[in-house]
Amino acid sequence: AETKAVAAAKVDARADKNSLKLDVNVFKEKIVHHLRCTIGTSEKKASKLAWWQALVATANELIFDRLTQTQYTHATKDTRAVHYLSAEFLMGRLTVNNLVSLEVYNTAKSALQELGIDINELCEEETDMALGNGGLGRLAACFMDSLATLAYPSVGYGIHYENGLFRQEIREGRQIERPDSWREYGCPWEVCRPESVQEVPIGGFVETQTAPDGSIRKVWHPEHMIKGVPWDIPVVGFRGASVTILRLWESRPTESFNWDVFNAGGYVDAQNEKAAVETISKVLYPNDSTEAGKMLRLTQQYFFSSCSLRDILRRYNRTHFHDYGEFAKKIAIQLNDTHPVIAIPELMRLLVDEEGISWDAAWEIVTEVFSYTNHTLLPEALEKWPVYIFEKLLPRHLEIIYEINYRFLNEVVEAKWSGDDEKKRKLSIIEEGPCKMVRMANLAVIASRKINGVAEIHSKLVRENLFPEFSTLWPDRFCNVTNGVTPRRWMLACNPGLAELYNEIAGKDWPLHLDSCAALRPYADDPQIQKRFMDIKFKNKVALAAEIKKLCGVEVDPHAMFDVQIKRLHEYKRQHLNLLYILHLYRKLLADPAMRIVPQVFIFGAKAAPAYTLAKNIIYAINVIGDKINNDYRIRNQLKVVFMPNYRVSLAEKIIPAADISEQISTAGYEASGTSNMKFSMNGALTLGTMDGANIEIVAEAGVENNFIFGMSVKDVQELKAKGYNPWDFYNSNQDLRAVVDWLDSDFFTEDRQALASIKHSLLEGGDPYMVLADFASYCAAHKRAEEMYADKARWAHAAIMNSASMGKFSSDRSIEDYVHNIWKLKNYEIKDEI
Ligand code: CR1
Repeated sequence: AETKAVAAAKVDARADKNSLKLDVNVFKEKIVHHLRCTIGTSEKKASKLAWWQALVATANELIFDRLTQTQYTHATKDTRAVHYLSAEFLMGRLTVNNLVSLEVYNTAKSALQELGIDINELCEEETDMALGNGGLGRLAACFMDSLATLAYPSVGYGIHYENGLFRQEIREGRQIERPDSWREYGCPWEVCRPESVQEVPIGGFVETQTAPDGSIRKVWHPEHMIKGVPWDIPVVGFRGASVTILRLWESRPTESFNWDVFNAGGYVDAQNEKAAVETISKVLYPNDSTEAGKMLRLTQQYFFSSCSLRDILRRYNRTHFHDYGEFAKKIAIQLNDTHPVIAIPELMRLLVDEEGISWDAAWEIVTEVFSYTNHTLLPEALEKWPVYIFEKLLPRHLEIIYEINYRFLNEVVEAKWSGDDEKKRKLSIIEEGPCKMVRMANLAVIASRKINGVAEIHSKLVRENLFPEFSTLWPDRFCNVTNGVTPRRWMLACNPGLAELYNEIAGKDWPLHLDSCAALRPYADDPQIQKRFMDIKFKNKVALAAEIKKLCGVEVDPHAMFDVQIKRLHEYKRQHLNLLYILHLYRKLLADPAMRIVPQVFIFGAKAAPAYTLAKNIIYAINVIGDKINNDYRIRNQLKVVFMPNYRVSLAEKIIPAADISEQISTAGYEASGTSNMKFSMNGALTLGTMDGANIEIVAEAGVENNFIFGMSVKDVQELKAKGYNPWDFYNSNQDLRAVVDWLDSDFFTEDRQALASIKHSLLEGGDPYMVLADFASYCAAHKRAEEMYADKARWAHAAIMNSASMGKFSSDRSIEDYVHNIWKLKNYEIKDEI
């Protein structure tokens, strides 16, 4: 039965069509109601966690109401929808974002305040949902936010990992990985949907049956069935525009399987099998931009792709009764990188083997519905699977892949390059060699309607360097969609001071129309606005300084220039270039004790893949060098270096609003886009970066003169490589560089000399694959320009404002509109209060 408060709230929520505002008293009553009746505790006894759960339960009332309305509208209109398949969704925390999107954040805050509770403390109770590694997973999360905000019919599909990306602890400077059991005590945002459980076959063999009429039928006899249990996480659009679902699959053993084994008396065996099947969704592979060639990973990919396709077919057939004539009109499927590409042969199999459709008709459907986004050019990230693994796990899929390949090579390639075996070898889905491999990227390109890169330059390199022959074959398939980030999370929710300024200058709709932030640009030289803008920044820096003190035990001065590099640890991202510059500064300060520089705090956050030894050594180097510098009284606190442990979405939300400098220093051509670069600019940091990925587009919007661009361009890198790059040339001809590189091979910083020396080794004997030494001098010069500008407060404020006010293009709403217009061809629908 509805309590009075609930009924009152409903009326209140609907009173104003454009908002779901509740009044403070009603909100208070609801929280207390949930505390008592949903959580089963009382105001006196409740822990912070319990209060947080009651707050979530209160928000969920509004969210599920809105979800029902959204689904009702979509069902009655029989809408076309996009299905975003991604092995990763890095959602982070949901509380602040959901409250802000429902426009009840301030109400909730006041209500809790009256109950004697600080909302910030409650929000800290939430564990990040870290079901992703880095940029790719966070992009998927921003896209969900935009899809819901723009009210496009959509579903996100992924894996319900029991353990997300590992929690990082730093012990004696070294990274230690700890399991991330994000939902150990339950996650109150998710709902289990037993009515939509799926069963997925795996393993076994394929039987070829010949009918009396001579026709051939393939019958797959799988070894196991895996149960896929869906968990739904509602994603709330801004101002409740719509509520979209993120559906994550958890693997379980099927009942029938257990039953048979139990009957045979094999209790222990049954438990073992159960563990094996549950392993599938147990843990996220912690590699970013590198592939882990593990059987379990292919199983994960197949498991969630198959569950998702079955779910899509089930929903389609509710209204189309196995008539697939309309399928491609109603369904678009986006493959987020190669991880879900196994969905291509799986849909062929479902249509041909299970639904009885002809190969040609099925292929027409498949090639209409799928599109593929490429996120990296790094060869080690382009997934390939040994044929023998396919034979074992997915024998029928392998046959289907062979058939797709046979037709492609003999019809398409032969028609274009008749008799050219070299072309066939290169374009084949199967890589020949001692261990035959299935190339997932080739399969993706052959079956997709559109293939996109994630920034202009990256899309160009996808066409020219990665898939030159495919783009000759099908030029119209290739396109670009530059990445974007949601301004709701990355400005409005994480930087309330700045949000308030934009409310005043650009009007309250700027989070929906980020272009309107350009209204601040005419004030870039207005001393009052400059002061206001920089005061907001300063306040954020004070807050971050407190966090640094708490997490690292290091005292930093918020007046110092905060120079930030936060991202996965990878050689191509060149955290070690940053480190060489820090050593260079330190060395200069030691050489000239009277020297005065702009005080600087270098802030790092990064996780390294557990098996990536050099990356872990770089983390260790940052920590031990930082420790030495931070405690060296001779440099009078002019330089501090901190490594913030366990970098994740919720930490980024604290760091980014406080940054002065955004380090985006990848070797040109390697960072497909980058997305933190956009978040930093929005929040008034200046980019110190190379002409790579989206940096190019960012500085085009914000002005090169308001950022610090350095280093080789993509063309320079290509030319130097062609000429033959020799790091020793740079080492030998630059004394400063030589000194800092040699410093790494000393016992000045640590007794574990080997760990630091391994960095030097990779830069010299290792050939410096990412050309750190080649860019060092130019990087130092860019830092010098940054220091000079920082000393000129008005000039700096101008640049910071110009950056923040020029990021309209980088709202993920714009990215989604690009996908919609160029690829998905969707319509959006206003969600009315109809039921
Ligand atoms: C890229 O490295 C990009 C994100 C999102 C990453 C990064 O530059 O911003 O994707 N790629 O598009 C990746 O993780 C597996 O590849």
